[in-house]
Amino acid sequence: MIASLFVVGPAGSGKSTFTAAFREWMIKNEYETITVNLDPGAESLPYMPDVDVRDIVDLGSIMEEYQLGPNGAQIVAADLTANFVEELKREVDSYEADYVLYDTAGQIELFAFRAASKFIVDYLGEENAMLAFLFDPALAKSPSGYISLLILSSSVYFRFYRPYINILSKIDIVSDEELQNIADWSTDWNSLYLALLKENPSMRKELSIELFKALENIDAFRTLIPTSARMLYGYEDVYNAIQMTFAGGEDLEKR
Ligand SMILES: Nc1nc2c(ncn2[C@@H]2O[C@H](COP(=O)(O)OP(=O)(O)OP(=O)(O)O)[C@@H](O)[C@H]2O)c(=O)[nH]1
Ligand SMILES: [Mg+2]
Repeated sequence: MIASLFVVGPAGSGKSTFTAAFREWMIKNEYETITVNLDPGAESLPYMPDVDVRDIVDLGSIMEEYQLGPNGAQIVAADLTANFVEELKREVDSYEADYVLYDTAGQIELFAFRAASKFIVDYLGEENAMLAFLFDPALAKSPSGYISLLILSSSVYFRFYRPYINILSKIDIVSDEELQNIADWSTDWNSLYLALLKENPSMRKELSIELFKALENIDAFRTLIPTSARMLYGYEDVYNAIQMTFAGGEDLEKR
């Protein structure tokens, strides 16, 4: 069985760095793992992808051919990728890896909110695909920022209907106190609600409280797994969460 993890999150949340660091941890622990870059707009990557959509879909040619600027070309590139899934899948399968990490487009809407992406995830990931949604601590450290990331991760979930884990990236850039707060919010709904109530009065606060209630109703809360690529921290917990999803906690076959 191949387990596929699609790494999703807002621009700059650390998707590519997570992909690089998690792969490093997996290889160190002798799990056969490959990386796939699904971001046609990636200029440089902190890892050498085993399979790279940029070899198939070229942003420069799209800009020229369709007379588009960089943003329009990114949209066309995201949609065009769907035309080449068979080729991508053949390449992925040729590695015979147990785990495949898919790094997705910088702008989350290109991956999460285009019809082509659901097709791409279903085709490449088959029945064993899950999503990892990255929370950037720069936003997650305030209660209303945390709520907005929960809303975003939930809407991605509703697009794909796949198992998902929420991951806190870059924990080395937040203070111990901020980290503790975020950890509390992710395990105890009530502490998030109380923290929201303490924010200064504003429209944003009122809206966040209403959104909180909606999230509670749809049971959108998930434990957040803290990670840091800089400290190579948290990846065992990510691995365990993947195992829990796919193999009920058992190791997938080790080669
Ligand atoms: N300190 C620290 N910085 C990190 C960590 N992970 C990522 N970063 C930094 O955050 C910035 C964005 O990281 P990327 O991995 O490029 O994020 P991304 O989500 O792939 O970005 P786009 O694809 O451009 O949307 C880079 O400057 C990284 O070096 C981390 O664990 N710790
Ligand atoms: Mg990236």
